[in-house]
Amino acid sequence: MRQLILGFSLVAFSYSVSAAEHTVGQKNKEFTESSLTIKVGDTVHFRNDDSFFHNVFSLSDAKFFDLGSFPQGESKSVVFDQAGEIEVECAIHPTMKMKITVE
Ligand SMILES: [Cu+2]
Repeated sequence: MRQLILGFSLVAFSYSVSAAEHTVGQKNKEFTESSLTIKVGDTVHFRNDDSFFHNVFSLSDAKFFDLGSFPQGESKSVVFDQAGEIEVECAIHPTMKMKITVE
């Protein structure tokens, strides 16, 4: 039992050390990255760099979310905890799309 707990805490430790942070802007009605490859456990910050509202959402199985609408200068974050391909969109501007690959 003690070995099990020790092993688990080691896994949790290496997981938190390897997790990275990424930032994707929303500028001129486009995501600043058209595609992004990250690792399981990484965080992506979506930041609105335009003077009007943007939204961020995904209907993908690997990560389903809706961050709502937010104004210039604000950012919202998502932790990607499952491997897969995620299509990220803006509900306000249907042409805004990007792809995140979680490995
Ligand atoms: Cu938008």
